[in-house]
Amino acid sequence: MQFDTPLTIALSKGRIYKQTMPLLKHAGIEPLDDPETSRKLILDTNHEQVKLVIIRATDVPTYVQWGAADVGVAGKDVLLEHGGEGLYEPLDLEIARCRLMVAGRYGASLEGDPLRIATKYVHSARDYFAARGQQVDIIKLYGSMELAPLVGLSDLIVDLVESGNTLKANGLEPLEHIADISSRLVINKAAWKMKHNTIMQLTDLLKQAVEQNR
Ligand code: PRT
Ligand code: MG
Repeated sequence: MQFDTPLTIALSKGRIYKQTMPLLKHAGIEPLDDPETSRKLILDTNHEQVKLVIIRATDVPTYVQWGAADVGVAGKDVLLEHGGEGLYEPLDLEIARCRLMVAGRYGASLEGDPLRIATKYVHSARDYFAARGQQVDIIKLYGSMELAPLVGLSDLIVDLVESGNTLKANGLEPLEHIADISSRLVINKAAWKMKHNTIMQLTDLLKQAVEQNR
C-alpha cells in the first residue's frame, strides 16, 4: 500500500510485537530494526512515512488516546482497564489470546465477606464481583499476583491464564472465567478523521491477514 501521510504505530515488545509483525507484513509494513535487539524506541520501516514506537503494553492506549501514535495494538485486558476513552477499536487481531480468570489455592472458596482479591486488573475485578453482588477488597499489584494467596495477602487473584502452568507451578487453580482476551487494533479518533484513507486501507489489509490466519 501507499502511505501519503505520516503514520505512527504503537506496539509493545514481546508477544504482541512478534504476533503483530506477520499482520503488518501482509499490509506491506516491515520494520528496519528488531526491538528485541535494538535499544531504539522509534523504529523506521520500509515506508519513510511509517514509524513504529515501542512502549509498555499498558501505555499503548494512552499514547493512542493522546495522538502520540495514530494507531496501536493493545490487549483487551489493557483496554478494559484503560476504559477506551478517545479510541476506536475496530478490529480484533485474534492474537496474544488468553483468558482473564479468578484463581486461588486448590479448593479455595469464592464465598467470604469481604473477599480479598489481589490483581493488576482492578476495574475488571471490581466489575466482575459487583455483577455477582459480592463485597470485595481489591489489592492492586503490578506483577507476580500468584504470590499473593500463598503469603496470605489475598484470598484470590484475578489474572491472565494461557496454559495454566504458572498457576499450577504455584499451587493455584483457575476458578472462574471472566473474559476471553485477545489483542485489538486501536485508533486515535482524530487520526481516524484526518488520515481516514490511510487508516482505512491499513485496517482492511490487517482484517484480510486476520482472516487468512484463521
Ligand atoms: O511484561 P510487562 O510487564 O512488560 O508487560 P505486559 O505483561 O503487559 O506485557 P506482555 O507482553 O507480557 O503482555 C502483553 C499482552 O499479551 C497482555 O496485555 C495480554 O493481552 C496478552 N497475553 C496473552 C498475556 C498472556 N497471554 C499471558 N499468558 N499476557 C500475560 N500473560 C502472563 C500472565 O500474566 C501470567 O503471568 O503469562 C502468565 C500465564 O501464562 P500461563 O501460560 O502460565 O497460563
Ligand atoms: Mg508480562
